[in-house]
Amino acid sequence: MIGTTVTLRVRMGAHDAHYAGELVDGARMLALFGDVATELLIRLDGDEGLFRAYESVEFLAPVFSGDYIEASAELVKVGNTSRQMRFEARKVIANVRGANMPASAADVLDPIVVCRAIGTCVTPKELQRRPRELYMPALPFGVPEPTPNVVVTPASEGGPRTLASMEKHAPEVILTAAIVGAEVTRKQTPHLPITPQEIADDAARCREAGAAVIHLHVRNDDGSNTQSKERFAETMERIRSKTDCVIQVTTGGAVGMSIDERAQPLACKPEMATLNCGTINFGDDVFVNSRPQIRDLAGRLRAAGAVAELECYEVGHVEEALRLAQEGVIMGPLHFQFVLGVAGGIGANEANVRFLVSLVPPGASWAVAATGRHQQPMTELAMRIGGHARVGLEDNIYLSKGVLAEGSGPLVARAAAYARSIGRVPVDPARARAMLLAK
Ligand code: KMH
Ligand code: ZN
Repeated sequence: MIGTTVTLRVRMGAHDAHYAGELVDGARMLALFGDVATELLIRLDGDEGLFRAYESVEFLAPVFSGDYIEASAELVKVGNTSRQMRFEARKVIANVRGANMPASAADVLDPIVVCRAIGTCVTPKELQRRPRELYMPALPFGVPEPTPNVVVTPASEGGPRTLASMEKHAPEVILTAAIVGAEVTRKQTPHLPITPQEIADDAARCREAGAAVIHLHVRNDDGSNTQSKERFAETMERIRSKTDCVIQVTTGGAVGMSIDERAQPLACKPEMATLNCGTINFGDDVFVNSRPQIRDLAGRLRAAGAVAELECYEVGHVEEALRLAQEGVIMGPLHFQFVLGVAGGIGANEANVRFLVSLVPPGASWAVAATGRHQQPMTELAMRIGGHARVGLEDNIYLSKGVLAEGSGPLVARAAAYARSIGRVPVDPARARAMLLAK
């Protein structure tokens, strides 16, 4: 029964629009979750049961009148009376709202997740009417199951169909911890590791939590940025004395650094290093990676024996990376990191991720990193659709709204737990080496 999924699809009407711009109230999604939960309970217990509590609810994208919403409930845990379910609502059709478009124009979408939740229902013991066959006699031969707007896939037919398994993907996932970065300060969070020992300790905690790769920046003792090879060497040594993680050094460094400065960590012969694939506005600054500079750095990575992770902050950066491969400046297999939500770069949303992924050639791997509040939903999306994920203080300092993450470990732990909950397996560093570094 675990894994049984109930899905229904409904169109949001004009009467569902509650806010300006025909925006539908988020509570409408919860009403749909109530309906799919109730159907699951009826199928399980022969009783409508009761919704007791939501453990989490995330509203991820707006819903408008005219949208077709597909809502699913998946049974994830069954107790004596409690039934825990995972819910997802996806927008599958939407009207095209454009100045010169007829009001009736509509598109079929790659599903966009608009709301996700986990909740628990109860069916009191005395109301449970199992076994199911006793109260749901089989239909006479030849009579089709009535399925007006409901799709049900029992777990017993060809294995459980889970929300996660609706999209095919390899089970292994590489979690990267970006634990320092160049922009975050101690003023913003007291949990930012700065000294080589603090960085090594945090790396070890991230490994413990499920990370296989450490994306590494280093700092001077006063917290300022440095690409000093001595500082990298000391930090890498300390990390290696505590963990076996793949160390991926930054060659992006901080905005304003020269290429020579940025390339210094390559002297430490890292297994992996970043290669930033284009110039972007980076907040109010400009992160400069001219085409000759990218090729220069790529050559330096090659000479150091470091495998490149291709940092892409824009669609054109992916195309540039593909050009580098065509030119033979970088070697396959290619590893893309899509960095979403930098002010001035590509936005953090599902449609963008799916488009970026559509550009990834066969045999290449890809991951998502996203800034701030986008980190959790975007990395979870990546894991659901077959990518890898990067989390950590470099990109986001909060565990939840207003709650600082106490280092990157808790962010990694949450990503690892999510990965497991959808059937993906965070790999250890040895496996990550085989997946990323094998020539
Ligand atoms: N600090 C950013 C300007 C990288 O590590 O390669 C660049 C960055 C990318 O963090
Ligand atoms: Zn970085």
